[in-house]
Amino acid sequence: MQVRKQVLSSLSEWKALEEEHRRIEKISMKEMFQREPNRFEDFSISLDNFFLDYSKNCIEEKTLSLLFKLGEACGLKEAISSMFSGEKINITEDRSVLHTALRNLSDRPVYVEGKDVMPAVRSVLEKMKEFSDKVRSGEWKGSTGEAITDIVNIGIGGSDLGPRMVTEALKKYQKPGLNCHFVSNIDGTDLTETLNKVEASTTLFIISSKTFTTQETITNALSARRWLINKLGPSSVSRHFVAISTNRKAVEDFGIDPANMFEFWDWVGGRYSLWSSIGLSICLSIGFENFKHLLEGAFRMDEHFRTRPFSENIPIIMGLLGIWYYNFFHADALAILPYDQYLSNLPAYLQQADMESNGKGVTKEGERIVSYKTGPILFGAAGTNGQHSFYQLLHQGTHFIPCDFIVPANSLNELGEHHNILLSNVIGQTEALMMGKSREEVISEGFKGSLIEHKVFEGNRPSNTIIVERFSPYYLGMLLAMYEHKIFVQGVIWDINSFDQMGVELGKKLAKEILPELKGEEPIKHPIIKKIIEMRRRDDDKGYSS
Ligand code: G6Q
Repeated sequence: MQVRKQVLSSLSEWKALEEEHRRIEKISMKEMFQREPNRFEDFSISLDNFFLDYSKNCIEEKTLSLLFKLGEACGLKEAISSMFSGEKINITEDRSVLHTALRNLSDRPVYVEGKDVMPAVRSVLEKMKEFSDKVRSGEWKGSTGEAITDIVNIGIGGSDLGPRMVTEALKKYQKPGLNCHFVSNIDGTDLTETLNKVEASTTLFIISSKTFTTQETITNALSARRWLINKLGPSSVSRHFVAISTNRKAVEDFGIDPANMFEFWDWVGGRYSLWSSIGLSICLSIGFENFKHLLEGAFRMDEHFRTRPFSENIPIIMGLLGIWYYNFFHADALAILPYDQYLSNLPAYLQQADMESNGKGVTKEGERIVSYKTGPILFGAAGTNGQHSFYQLLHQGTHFIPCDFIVPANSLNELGEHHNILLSNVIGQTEALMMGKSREEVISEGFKGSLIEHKVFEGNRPSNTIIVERFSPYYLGMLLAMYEHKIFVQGVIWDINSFDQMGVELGKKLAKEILPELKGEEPIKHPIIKKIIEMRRRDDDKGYSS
């Protein structure tokens, strides 16, 4: 691992960007477009039919070259090769970070501690293929001899959000008659409502947990097993439960046949794991060939990221633009705006990918970060729905929020003029954010008095527009890998470890200590628990509890 010798904000490249910010602040994007007739061509990149338009950003050529210099000064090139070559860049957990090996469709070996991991990766993929083919063809039978019609993935965080988002995004490619459900929450409602929708004899549970110790997942899995045994008896478990984990012993202890366990490895981070056997629900839903296309798209983006110079590199440009806004314009947030109903879970998925990776306040060397900000607050919703809710704040609020608009050129559900209307809204929104509407324009429309100010749009609000040919498995793979690498780029610049998540521990530990108080096993120390118990009694009195 490279040791950063100087605090980021004291680098001369950083200071040059502060200077550049003072210069750029005085120029509007509207003026930039007037001055530079080729701005659209100059600030856009294609990779196959994946297209990024970043012309509507507060940048000029000089800005980009200064951002590239910052990337160089921060050792970005070296960091990329360290990740791909299996160096233990997750220093706090002493692990390699190799989600890229899961989609390495080349013959290149990838070494972890001197051992090529590719044969194991290929063998798990083969096992996923065999199993998913059997379930999809009806060859795999439940304990009563019936074929599987419903898959219930039980997992949380990284073992839930990726497969949940991808199966929804690729619903159009789903096998009819095989439904996928996702249970993550410890709230009993999640499992109960799901079990109400399925028949035990035709349901397959996938228990997805890297550690196989996660409280929510194990509690849900035990309740699901009880439900199954009540309906079909104890011998049914082996035909209705499979596990995905790195922890063979815990899977066996749970009572799942190791033959029905799909392995993955500690060098796959939870939030980067949809490409591993954690993607089994995806594979079952869309078939192995389509799952492979997803990997192919991601591999295409990996190769692009690994080999292209900074100035032609989509994830690097996206990452550095984020740095430009969060650190120099002091933006706090990023809006993810997919104009595709199938991608409605993308903001939630990227929320974890980005905020759990880069929501850190300590450098790799263990110094508290005080002079610059790290990861943004990420939010979003599928367009055009968001336009009728939070876009008001994007256009006229006091926050400065860069936006990513994501849209396919072709709809998977052509319906009259719907897709043209959708596309026109994307372009309209990005133009409105960028151009705004001046006081003069408002007055020329006949508005008077205090109303004028309310009608003004300041404009100069940046956005990227990503257009893909259509949301096929291949292009979805490219999009997701692009965001993974963009997040990596930012982590490198900020000198943080993007691959641990220690911030989730404390609350979990306290919850475990508090539980016995709620169960009446220990004296109550928390006044709020006294209040809850009092309220439970009142609820009982009124007979609401049934
Ligand atoms: C992701 C995190 C976290 C993890 C869940 C589930 O990067 O590590 O979201 O995926 O806590 O963990 P298990 O897969 O071990 O149950």
